[in-house]
Amino acid sequence: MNSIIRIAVQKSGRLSEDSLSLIKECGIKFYNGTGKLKSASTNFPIEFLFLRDDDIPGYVADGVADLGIVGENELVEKDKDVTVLKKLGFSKCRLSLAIPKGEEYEGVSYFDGKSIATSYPKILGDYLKSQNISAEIHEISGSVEIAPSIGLAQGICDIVSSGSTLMMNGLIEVEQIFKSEAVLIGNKSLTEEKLAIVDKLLFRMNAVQKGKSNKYVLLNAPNASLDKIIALIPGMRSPTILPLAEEGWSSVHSVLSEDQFWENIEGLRAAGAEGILVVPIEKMVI
Ligand code: PRT
Ligand code: ZN
Repeated sequence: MNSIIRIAVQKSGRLSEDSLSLIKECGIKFYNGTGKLKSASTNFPIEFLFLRDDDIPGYVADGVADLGIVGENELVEKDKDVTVLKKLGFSKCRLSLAIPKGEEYEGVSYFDGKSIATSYPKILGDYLKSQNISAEIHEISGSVEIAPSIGLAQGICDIVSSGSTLMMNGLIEVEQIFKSEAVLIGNKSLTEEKLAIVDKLLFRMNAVQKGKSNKYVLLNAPNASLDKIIALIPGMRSPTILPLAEEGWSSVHSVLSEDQFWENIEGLRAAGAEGILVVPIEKMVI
């Protein structure tokens, strides 16, 4: 029988769009009409389960799904025995402790003997233990940021991204206790056949991810500066050099990470490079 793998993705929320675009960028076609709970790809041996993110670690650990895409915060909080196959680089956020603005804060001992509202009692509990702090944890499932103003708790421990929710609720972030991004997780006892499909998927995801973090650079340079320019943008094996119609000039094509490009731009210009084009790469297989 031909194997098929099953991946659990968030049905709707902050992880959904990026999870599904990543899968589409891997060339995997599927239909996900609104309200659908399950769908199968038409061109890759994979089936999708659309779930609440809270349930994804458990479904993967139990083998109902072979793979899942979930935030590290949810994964660690649920404490399920799964393998992290890949960090996906999206839905980045942090879990932080925050207190009402204006309170005097001199360190984490502030929380000793106080009450903290959170949806992440395990991560918070582990953190407080590691800091030798004894605080009362109030577990609530949503709108954590209003807990201090309604008198439920003196501080909160919640996900922060831009910080505007804290600001709007008169809170300030005092400790970052956990950093999170979306990860691809896998069941720990997949069959050889399923593992072979997972490898194919990972190969595609790596190619998409590499493509995103790298750029194709084209520039014109006087032949006399080619050595300097090649040293600045060495590319995958070496850059492509093509003669321009104008005598004494060449076109240089290379690939480099976007960060590297900005670091080297001054050097390239000083070496006489001009007409510099930076083009996105869709996929990159090394
Ligand atoms: O319905 P379901 O249970 O599937 O979804 P959910 O409501 O539990 O989760 P969802 O979709 O809100 O978030 C899914 C995952 O996205 C989280 O588990 C995190 O890994 C990640 N993520 C990234 C975030 C944020 N950024 C984020 N900003 N999750 C939540 N927030 C919330 C936070 O709780 C707070 O209310 O946004 C607010 C803070 O944002 P800022 O920008 O104002 O700081
Ligand atoms: Zn959730």
